[in-house]
Amino acid sequence: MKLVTAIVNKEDSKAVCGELLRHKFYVTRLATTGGLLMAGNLTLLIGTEDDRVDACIECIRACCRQRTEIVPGAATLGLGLESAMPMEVTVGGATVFVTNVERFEKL
Ligand code: 2BA
Repeated sequence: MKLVTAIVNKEDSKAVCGELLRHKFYVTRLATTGGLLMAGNLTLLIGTEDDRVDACIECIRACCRQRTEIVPGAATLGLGLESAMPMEVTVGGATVFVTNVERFEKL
């Protein structure tokens, strides 16, 4: 068994969850915040059989697109970085981690 952890843009989250549910995946949604942009994103936890991991990733890929976002100046974030100028960063489609599940039980 594997745990797929996917960080997705809020705007894609409804479509991704719909697609995963349509393909009979179990999904848990966590409201999270990106460390750099400090913007809300969504982290999905999907526990699934090893042979369904690729199908799971395809569902996510199908619904997540890249976006360009502006990072406010470092001064605004209070990071003490050199540049105070806003920067453009490319965000997404999705950031996906796949980890082994040592033990899985529903009690
Ligand atoms: P944020 O931390 O808000 O990052 C937004 C975007 O800023 C990132 O998009 C990336 O383009 C850039 N960025 C952030 N930290 C960076 C760094 N240390 N070096 C270079 N560029 C950086 P994505 O890579 O698509 O990530 C979107 C969101 O996914 C991130 O939001 C964060 O919440 C999460 N994420 C991405 N990679 C991660 C990782 N290795 N570990 C944990 N969370 C991650």
